[in-house]
Formats: sequence, structure tokens, C-alpha cells
Amino acid sequence: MPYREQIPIDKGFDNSLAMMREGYLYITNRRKRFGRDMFETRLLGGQKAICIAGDEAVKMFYDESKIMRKGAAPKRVKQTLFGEKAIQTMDDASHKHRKQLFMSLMTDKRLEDVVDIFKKEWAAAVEVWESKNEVILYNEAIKVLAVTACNWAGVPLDKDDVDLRASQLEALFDSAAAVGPRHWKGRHARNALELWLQQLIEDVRNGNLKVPEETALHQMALYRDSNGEHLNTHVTAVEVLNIIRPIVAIAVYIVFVALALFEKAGEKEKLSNAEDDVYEMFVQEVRRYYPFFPFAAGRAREDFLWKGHDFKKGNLVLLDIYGTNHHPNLWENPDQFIPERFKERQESPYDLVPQGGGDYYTGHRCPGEWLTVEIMKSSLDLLINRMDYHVPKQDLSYSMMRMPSLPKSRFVMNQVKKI
Ligand code: HEM
Ligand code: MYR
Repeated sequence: MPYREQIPIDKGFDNSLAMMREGYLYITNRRKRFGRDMFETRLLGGQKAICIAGDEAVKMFYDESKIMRKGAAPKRVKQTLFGEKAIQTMDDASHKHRKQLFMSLMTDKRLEDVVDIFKKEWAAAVEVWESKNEVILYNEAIKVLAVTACNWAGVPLDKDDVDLRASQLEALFDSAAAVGPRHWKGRHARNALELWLQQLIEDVRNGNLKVPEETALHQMALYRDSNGEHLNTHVTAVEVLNIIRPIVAIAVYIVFVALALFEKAGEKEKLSNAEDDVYEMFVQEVRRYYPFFPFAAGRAREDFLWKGHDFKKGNLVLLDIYGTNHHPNLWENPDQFIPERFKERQESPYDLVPQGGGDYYTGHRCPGEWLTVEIMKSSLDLLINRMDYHVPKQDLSYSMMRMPSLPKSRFVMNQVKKI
């Protein structure tokens, strides 16, 4: 007889409220309480959900014979963050075909291009920051990244529209886990952004807009799926947004880079005149340590037995991303910020999972992970070597309930000077 056991159950008809109250720590708190890396709960309208954490859980979650994405993303997340019929909701051959499109945009040359654009835009912004009494880093990074993302993706963005588009793009990821006006702002923003991009996609298709061939707008407008068909303009817009939105979201990490530099004693000194690998270790630790994407969602494709639990076809499965990045079996002193932990660490696709785990090409791991790391390394260099600034007294605490989490003050700087 195969080994079976009853996993712990978080009692209640619907624990969504507890999840909202405890945020990034909802799964961790129960794992600690139950002494197990797997438990059952009811969420999102009382659906049974199995929460899992740890490297073996990551491996299982990214085994596509067990977990699929069809029907996993909550409606409100599709209405804001992902979009309808986006790659995040696809499975099997059609997913792989579309994933190839995303991965083909991430060549070394294109990654160098995005960093070059980012540096140029940041340098121009610093000139303006110098003349201001105070600068809110999060707000400024959103704008620099919105311009960078549109330029890199081939999306024309008028100077007068930068504030509007930047704020709409930010709303897409700021609203996904929110309720009330913050959520609605994201839904309106998605409608507006999709309409804007659909027109541009039509213009590319009918030759009225010429954009460089290597850009996402061009490649996506002309992409043909496995049946040889163009995506309809709506889905194409959804996927162009799947490139420019998350580039803007790197602003959250840039603020955490600045926060770690400011708050973690001795880190700044270690980075002055340091080699690229020291920068990389710091950035990896920022991505591991700070909360951002809380969990990934999938559904059991079939009935199967895993670690003594019978998963039933259709069960919702939530992979604890934050909790795996802080799992005590995987990380020594997980709640301390120690970039050196990455010095001689054997890389694994299953333990450092802020942007998902497993394989880029066959699974759902984030295709923008390399781009994110490169932009973060560049922003670290810019903050340390290209500008001086003062960090006035402010509330830099960040909530484990708010998703995405951000320092309350959004990181205020003054006396900015370029060097
Ligand atoms: C998927 C996080 C940046 C594009 C994902 C996943 C996570 C994630 C957790 C889902 C993994 C899963 O479902 O198993 C992040 C974070 C970022 C970031 C925290 C920091 C800002 C980017 C960037 C891009 C990007 C810069 C593109 C330029 C995507 C796409 C997917 C994805 C298209 C869906 C992949 C698929 O379903 O196969 N990301 N990401 N992300 N990300 Fe990112
Ligand atoms: C992106 O824009 O794709 C990158 C980062 C988005 C982070 C959003 C964090 C809160 C959303 C939670 C949704 C959970 C989905 C299952």
C-alpha cells in the first residue's frame, strides 16, 4: 500500500480574509503552526486549495504532468495583472510555442539594449532630481522604467503621455491583490492600455507604423501561433503588456535595492569598487529576502499521490514563493540579509524562486528574470557610483500584508547630485 496521511487543514469555509490579513505570511504562519510544508485550506470563494512550500514542492509544481494553469488564475488577477488569454493561463504545446516568442526577445544583445536605454533615461532623470527639494524614488523609477520599457519594446510613447502611461502600468500590478478603488484603478488602466496598444498593433500590421524588427511590438504583432495564425489584436495587446508592465514593476525591486543599501550595515562599503559577481550576489539576496510575488497558482491535472496526500483533479495548488525563499531547510538564517550566501552556492532551479522555478522554455518560469537581474545590477551601480543622495527621516517600514509590499514612504531622497 502506498503511504498516505491526512494533511493538516486550516479550518473554515473561506479563509480569504485571513489570507488578506496575513499576506505574504499566510502560508508560512500555518506551515509553522502545523509543522508541515503542505496543508489544505479554502480560498477564493471557498475552493479547496493545497498550499505547498520547499524545493521538492517547487519541483512537483513545475511538473506539467501534475499541475496545469487552466482555470487557476483568479478572475480579478486576469482583469488586472495578467489579462485574458495571457501566456500565464496556457498549457502544453500552445504554451511552449508562445513561450518561445517571449524567450526569443531575451537575447544577450537585447538585454544589453534594455540596460543601455535604462542607464540613459536614469542619467537624464538625475539631472532633474538635482533641482528638486526631494525625490520619491519609487515614483521616479516607475517613470524611468515606463519610458525604458516602451522604447525597448518598440512602443511609441509621447513625452506628454509618460505620466499617464506610467501610472496606468503601475496600476496593473498594484491592483491585482487589492480591493475597492485600488483594484478598480487597475481594471480601468488595463482597458485603457489594451485599447492604446491594439491600435498600435493594427498600425504595425497594416504598415502605418514602422518599428524595429527585433522589438516585442513588431515580433508580437507578426507572431503566428502553431496553427499559423496571428493572435487577435486583443491577445497581442495582452502579451505586449506582459513585456512592458513587469519591466515597470522592477521599480519595486529598485526601491528594495536602495533600502538594503541604506539599512543593511556594511553592505554599501562592500560594493564600492567591487566586481560584477559581488553586485550579482547583492541583487540575488534582494530578490530572495524581500517580499514581492507571494505565491503561484495552478490546478491538479489528474488525481495523483504526492508525499502521502491524494491530490484530486482540479484541486487548486498554491506554491509559496515567499516562504520557499525563506525556507529554513534551504537557507541558513533565512531572515537575515546575507549576500555572501550566494558565493559558492550550487544553483538550483527549485530554491531561489522569486520569479518562479523550473525551466524557462518548457514551464512558466518568468522569461524576464535575466532582464530583471541586469536592470537591478545597473540600478545598484547607478545608486552607488553615479549619484550622491541623502535619505531623510521617513517611515521605511514595509508591510507583509500589502501586495506588492513597498516601504511606506516609497523611499524619499534629497540633496541628489550626480557624480
Ligand atoms: C511569470 C515574477 C519581471 C514577464 C512570472 C512568474 C513570477 C514572476 C512569479 C510566474 C511563475 C509561474 O507562474 O510559475 C516576476 C517578478 C518580476 C518579474 C517578481 C520583477 C519585476 C518580469 C519581466 C518580464 C516578465 C521584466 C518581461 C520583460 C513574465 C511573463 C510571465 C512571467 C510573460 C509568464 C510566463 C509563463 O507563463 O510561461 N514572473 N517577474 N516578468 N513573467 Fe515575470
Ligand atoms: C509582473 O508585473 O508580472 C511582475 C510582478 C507583479 C507582482 C504582483 C504582486 C501581487 C499580486 C498577487 C497575485 C497572485 C497571483 C496568483
